[in-house]
Amino acid sequence: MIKSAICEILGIKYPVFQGGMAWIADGKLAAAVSNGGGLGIIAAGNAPGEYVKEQIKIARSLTEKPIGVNIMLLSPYADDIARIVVEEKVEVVTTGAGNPSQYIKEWINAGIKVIPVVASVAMAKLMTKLGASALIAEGGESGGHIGELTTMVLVPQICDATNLPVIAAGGIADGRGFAASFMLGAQGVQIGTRFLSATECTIHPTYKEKILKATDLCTMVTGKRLGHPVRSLRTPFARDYLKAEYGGMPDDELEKFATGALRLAVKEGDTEKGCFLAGQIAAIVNKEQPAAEIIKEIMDQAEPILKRASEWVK
Ligand code: TUI
Repeated sequence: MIKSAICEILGIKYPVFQGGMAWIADGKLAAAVSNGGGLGIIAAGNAPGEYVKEQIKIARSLTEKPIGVNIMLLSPYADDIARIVVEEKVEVVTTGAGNPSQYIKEWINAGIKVIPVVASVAMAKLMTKLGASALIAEGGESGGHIGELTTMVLVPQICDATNLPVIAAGGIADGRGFAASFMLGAQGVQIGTRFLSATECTIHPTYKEKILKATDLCTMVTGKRLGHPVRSLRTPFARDYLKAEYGGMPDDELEKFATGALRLAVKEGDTEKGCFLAGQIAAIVNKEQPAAEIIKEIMDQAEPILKRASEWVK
């Protein structure tokens, strides 16, 4: 049995978070992950407060275990959702794509555990000072909006910068990635791409199929010019976007070009105009199975790997 401080802090069985994937991580997926012993997280993404409230309600109807909400700080609804998580007494809030400083006090006063994604050492130090319960160190192998550094490089530096438990994210989809994260000093992992293949994940079947068929070089990064690099599958949309980005399309037109593309991938499975966010580890995701089975399989793989690690020491 692998246990770490984060299990005690959050009252979860396994130190496994499900990534807060916009439009994807809904109440049903989050509940399945929490019921499987991990921490299920509802993604607010760019959705309005009503959507998030509804998803919390769905999750609560399916599980009694703790759940989290991920607030994407670039969202125009971030302020609303920051208030809703307090009203709904969500156990955990994770944040992404920005600095959540202005909200932290209110969340802590409401008894919410705050676990921000940090993409730099400076942000890790600030979040530690402001009272975060743990930090997520998310490397650029992740799908979606990414920072500069890789998981391998970021995790040990964040561990050195804080006394809080660190959750490694980016490029982790099996027991090997879990064990490697712990070797780097992490006390938990956050997994996104692998949960796209969960039975309870209701993305369009075309999206799921693309993940199951993905190979090593299937992802690419777009959006660097606008300062929001995003990793997705190499599809017609991603190629066209990259061409427009480096072909001199004005910023406002480029933003418009991407509007609605995530939704088109998730809901319609639109292979031409959809933006299929995925991490580099998609290549090793090759079967659909219930979320609880995914978590159990990862833990069962990690345990003997971590035990064997001591055999290297002579
Ligand atoms: O947030 C994510 N991944 C995402 S968000 C998303 S939706 C989106 N919509 C429009 C534009 C961009 C994305 C899809 N995927 N991951 C967490 C994450 N947070 N990665 C990097 C960061 C981050 C970056 C900068 C966290 C903090 C930060 O601080 C900057 C500052 O303000 O100092």
